[in-house]
Order: sequence, then structure tokens, then C-alpha cells
Amino acid sequence: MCGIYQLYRLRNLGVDVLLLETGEDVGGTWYWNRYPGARFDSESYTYAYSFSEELRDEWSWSELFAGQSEVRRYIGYVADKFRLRENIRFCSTVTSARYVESDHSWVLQLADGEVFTTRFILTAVGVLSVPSMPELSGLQSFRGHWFHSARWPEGLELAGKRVAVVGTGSSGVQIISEIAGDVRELFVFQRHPSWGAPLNNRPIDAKEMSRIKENYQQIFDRCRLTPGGFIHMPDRRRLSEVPDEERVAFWEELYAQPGFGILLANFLDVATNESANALLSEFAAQKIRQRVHDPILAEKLIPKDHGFGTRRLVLETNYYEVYNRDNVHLVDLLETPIDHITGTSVVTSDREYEVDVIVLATGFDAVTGSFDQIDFAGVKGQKLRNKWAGGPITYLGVQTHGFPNLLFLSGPQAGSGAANLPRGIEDGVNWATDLIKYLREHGYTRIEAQREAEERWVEHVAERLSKTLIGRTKSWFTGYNSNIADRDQPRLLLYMGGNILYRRILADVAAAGYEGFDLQSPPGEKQDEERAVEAAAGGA
Ligand code: NA7
Repeated sequence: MCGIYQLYRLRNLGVDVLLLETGEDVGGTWYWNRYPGARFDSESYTYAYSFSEELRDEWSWSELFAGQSEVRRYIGYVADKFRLRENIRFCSTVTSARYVESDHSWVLQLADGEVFTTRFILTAVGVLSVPSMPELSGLQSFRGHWFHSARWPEGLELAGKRVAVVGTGSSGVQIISEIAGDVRELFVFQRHPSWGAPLNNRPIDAKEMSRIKENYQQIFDRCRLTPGGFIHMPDRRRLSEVPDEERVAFWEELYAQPGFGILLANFLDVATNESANALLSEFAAQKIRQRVHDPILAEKLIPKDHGFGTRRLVLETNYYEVYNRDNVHLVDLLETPIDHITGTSVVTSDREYEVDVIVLATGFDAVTGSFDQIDFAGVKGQKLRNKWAGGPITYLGVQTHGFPNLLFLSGPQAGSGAANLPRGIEDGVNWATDLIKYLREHGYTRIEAQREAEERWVEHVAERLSKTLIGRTKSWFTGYNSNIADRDQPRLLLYMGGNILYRRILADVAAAGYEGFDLQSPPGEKQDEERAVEAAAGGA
């Protein structure tokens, strides 16, 4: 979504641009995640690009929350409509990138050995792109199918099979809900349950779609006024100001509404105040108890280690009802952890589960994972991997000191990475495009974030995160990952100051001539400071 919009903008600017893509087609997340049940949990029409009125008019969404194949078709349609494929090289994985100071350029090496030289690199590598694999002893010896949820094998038939799903985040929950009715037996291996609430998806008919098309501008304008970039506007009241009866009625209404309203249209303090959040958590827990017939099972599905919405909220479709089926079995890994895998089974501390397929819905090396896949070497050979070993360090989420001309789109610590992605993506891409235009117009060939500027930004990111309950909870949002060494400490991955503030900060920085960045002319030419010193001394 990000890369192809950036390509579109740069090409319109007349820049010589090439987009390198590992996959065989466009789509990013929607190309890779083909598991059954994969779908939006942002409203389809808010996830759409806003930049072309023609595109808005031409494309019709079939559901409020479109499924993966429809989303992929949409992104393909955009690529075709604007003839973007001409500038994309598929099956091209960048393995290393080395900065060349004498030329203000980067040398990129691809996995197939090909080498490119470029002045600027803009990364659009996604926040959840690198699968995180659990260490399960014996997994390699399993004789059935086993794979990560983001690498679902084409054409795999599940009917009549015994299937194990490990992981109950958004991916696991979507898969479980979708396949429960098809498979012979489904074993869900759950470590910590996630909070879930109904997606409340439904079709969009032609009449509704034409209303959406007429109102697209208002929809996008509204999304720009919400902190998260979604359509859902927070309720400005504090929870304590609202009588209990009214509060519960309000929550019932939100629970029945489509999408993220139950979290994002809620009182703002449910995200910052522990007692407000505890009340909401209890409301959601009651819903689980109502939906799952077996009370012991229901308790196992209720998160006890974090409050509602303090990790990624899972929007589900009949997920809890799945556990009322006879062929679905929950295995609580907190009580009976997986010990090993055999050729035909998953063995926990207390018994053996014979299965034909093992699905690892175990998440991703979030936000920085895809940067670690590329060997970035900046000024004097400094490695990005080393600089970010303890977590990312950026200025505005768009650059890091010591790596000139390397710009991140929806990167770590950027508001655009935490928001409803396409809304944030468009803002981030527009800003980067203006920056490239400015550099060209002013004859600058080198841009580098100042160290002090990034120190201030990282402090600000930490300060904003500390104000939220998300910031105090272990999840991929805060950099925890039990499958990767040294990921048991918090990392500053996301900017939680909200879209509105982030956009304002970016605009102010640009208006001040890209404050916090050092800009330079081509090597060999006099730089601004030299000119200023000469001017002050009365020189030319
Ligand atoms: P998530 O949300 O990171 O969920 C991963 C799940 O996998 C989560 O339930 C984990 O349990 C579980 N997990 C991870 N490693 C293990 C091991 N080793 N053993 C057992 N269980 C494990 O990833 P998703 O793909 O579901 O969703 C990613 C994002 O996609 C989501 O946030 C949306 O933005 C869309 P844990 O909680 O760590 O105990």
C-alpha cells in the first residue's frame, strides 16, 4: 500500500524511481497473508486510497470489511490503473545497502547478485512482514503440513483434517473462526488469550456504495480528525462523568456496531486510566461468558494479564461460539506447555495430540524485523542493525542519524505506522514527496537527521507512550517477542501521540526548512555553512 503510492507520487514528480519487491505481485501484507479468514478490520472504504477521485468512483467494495482476495484485487487494480508495474521489479529482495559518502549515494545489492546505485532509498517494508517462528523441538520432523500463518500453502485442503493452530492473536482468531466448521478436529494452542469483540461485518449494497462514493471526502476528512486515523470518533467524556446505566447502554451499542468503535469511539480514558479500563474489561469478559457455554472454558478465554485494548484488540466473527462446537478443543499452554513435536503429533506436558496440519499463527518480528533483514551500512560503515540493537532510534520516524538519504515510510516511531495505515501512509508519503521535491529544487543531494533532533524525538515518543496503558503492557506494540532473543524489554516502536499531533509536527518541521536535518549540496560544491561564513566575512 505504501510503496506503490510512493511510486505513484515520485513518478508524477518526474523522479527516476524503481520499486523493488520481494513478492511476485503487489499487495504487501495482503499478498503474503492468504490464510482462510484473512480480512480487514478497518472499514474497507477508510482503507482505500484517497488520492484519486477517479479511483474512488471506479472501485466498489463488496463488504464493510473486505476479505484478503478482494483487497489484493484492489491493490492490483490501482497498480494497473496507474501503470505502476512498469517501475516495479518483482522477485527482488534487497540484501544489503551501503552508503557512499563521496557520491552521496547508496549501493544496493539484491539476493540474485544484481547491484543498483541510487541517491535516495525510501523504505516501505511494512510493520508486520517478517514471520516470527517459535522454537518447537522436533518441528522439522513433523510429516504433515506445517507453516506460518503468513505463508499459507496454495490449495491446501483442510476438510476432514485434524488441525493444530498455535497462537490466538488477530491471525489465529481469524483462522480458527473460519476453519472450525470444515475441519475434523481443531486444537487451539493458546498461551495468552487476546481481548476480542465482534467485527459485525456485512455486505455493502450498490445503494450504500454510491452513498459512500458521494461522501468519500467527508469520510477521509473525518478520519483525519480522529487520533487513530479511523472513522471512529472518541467520546470526549470521562467514564466517571457518565452514570453506570448510561455507560453500559453506550457500551452495548458500541459492541453491536461494526469495527473498532468499542475501543476507539469509547471514552478516551479507557486507554489511559486503569480503573476505567478495568470496567470495560469486565464488560467484555461478561460478553465472553455469555457467548461460551462452558464456564471453565470461558474463563480460559478471558485475558487476565492485560486490560481491554492494551494489546492489539482482535475483531472477530463468531470466534467465541466456535468453542461451543464438539470438534474444537482449547489447549491452555499456561497450564500444559508444548514439550515437543513428533512426526504426527503435538506433545504437551500432559498429553499427545495427533494432527495432520500445524498452523503457526505466532506473529511477526514487528516493525524493525524487515530492517534487520537488510544489511544497512551508513556513514563510516556503521551498521543499522547495531545502532538499533536495543530498539529503533529515529527522528520523526523518518530517518536515523548516520544514515543519510535513507528515508523511512511508515517506519518505526512514525505516527503513520501506528494509525489506520492508509490514512497514515498517505500523510507520510506526501511529506516524503514534498521533501524530495524541496531537496531537488534547492540542489541538495544529502539529508541527514541531526543526533540531537533524534534524541529529542525518542524522548517525546517515550513520553507519549508512557501516558497510555498500551505503553505499560507487553505485546508486539511495545517490542516484546518471546521467540526472539533479547526481546523481553520494552522497545519504542510506535508513536502514540496520535495522527493529528504527528501531522502537525511534520508540517512544522517542513515549514521551518526541515528543521533537525542537515542538508548538503553535491560533494565538491560549497556547502551552505561555507557560503554563510564567506558571506559574513564579506566574501563572494
Ligand atoms: P500476534 O498478534 O503477535 O499474535 C501472536 C500469537 O501467537 C499470540 O497469541 C502469541 O501468544 C502466540 N505465540 C507467539 N509465540 C508463541 C509460542 N512460542 N508459543 C505459543 N504461542 C505463541 O500476531 P498475529 O499474526 O495474530 O497478528 C499480527 C497483527 O496482524 C495484528 O496485531 C493486527 O495488526 C494484524 P502470547 O500472547 O505471546 O502468549
